[in-house]
Amino acid sequence: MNLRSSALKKLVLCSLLCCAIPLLAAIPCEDLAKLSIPGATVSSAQMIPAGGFAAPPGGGDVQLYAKLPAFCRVATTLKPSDDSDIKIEVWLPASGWSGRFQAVVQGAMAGSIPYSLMAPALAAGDATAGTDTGHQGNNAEFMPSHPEKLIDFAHRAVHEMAEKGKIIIATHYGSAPKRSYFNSCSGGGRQGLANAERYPEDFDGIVAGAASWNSMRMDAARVAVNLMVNRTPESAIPQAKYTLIHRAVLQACDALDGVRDGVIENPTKCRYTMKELLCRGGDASDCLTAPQVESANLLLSPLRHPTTGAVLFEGHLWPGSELGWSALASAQPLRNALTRLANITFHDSSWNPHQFNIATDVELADRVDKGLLAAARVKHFETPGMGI
Ligand SMILES: [Ca+2]
Repeated sequence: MNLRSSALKKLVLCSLLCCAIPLLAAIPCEDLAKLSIPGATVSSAQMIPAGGFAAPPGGGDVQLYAKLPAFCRVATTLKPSDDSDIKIEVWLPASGWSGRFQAVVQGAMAGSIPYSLMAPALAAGDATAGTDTGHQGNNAEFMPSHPEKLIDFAHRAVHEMAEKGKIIIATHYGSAPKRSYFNSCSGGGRQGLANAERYPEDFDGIVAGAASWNSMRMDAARVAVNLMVNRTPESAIPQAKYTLIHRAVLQACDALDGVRDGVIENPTKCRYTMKELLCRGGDASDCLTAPQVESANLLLSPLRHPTTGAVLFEGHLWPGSELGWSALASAQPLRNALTRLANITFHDSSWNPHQFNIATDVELADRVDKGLLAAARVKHFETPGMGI
């Protein structure tokens, strides 16, 4: 055993057992490939010269990477369960490290290393890590036969990334990050909340943007609303009419916040009645038919049980959102909602959304994942000096 590998092992042991600071001497980039971390396999560690990173196809704007400074790129596979296959990358600035650690993931179903999110973190001087969350591809097709991978996607991959990322950072620089942050949106925002709920020691701060915090119930509601809006050929709202509706809503509610600027600052105060757009004669481009009025109201209302009237999901669209209605109201339900319901709720990748029963399947979707994709009970993170 040479001196360097001996020091490396002591350092890793120290990192694992106590995260004590100061650590031993810093370890050069290429030597990180020899790093031994329980439950992890470092597959590569290499210096990337300034502007030298080539993202894979679909990995984002090449200009984003052309401006990056030199960094150490470490690729690692994590295996917290026998069926886990979590890929992470850790990028370490070659100089000018801020002392911060910023971890990121993609939104939706993730399924790829989030290079385009790691790049700005690195450019800010942070050591950064990103993960595919344990499966390949932005869909839920890895289910139903891989329940451990669902746990990885739900919360474990981010925790593992935080834990192993800190070890790699501390090993390379010889000191642990001064502060660690998580910064992601949508599905990534949900993972941020899940992390705060389950592993409050991982990060000093979490940016959980646009968090889909109650994912499966939300997906069910999205499919339900789509089916209701498309209940007949006449009830679907042509996309060309979204602008008509938006202008009418703005006319009624824009000035409620004191400024007519095209923004409804508090949409909960807007009480626009779609009936005002009802066609006086037949269907026309400047009005809504009665079924279209009903559909527009459905889009802006909580989802209710078809017979009891109980609220199944609070509305997720507000007045002012009309230009984006195609996400929920187009001919097909939202792809993210479909892939999760098909594979996680019904365990059938060829599931037909027209089989969806609003009276029973919203509750079913909420129940089948056993709360894995809901993150509603963040409380452990509420300690002094920590924020979310
Ligand atoms: Ca306004």
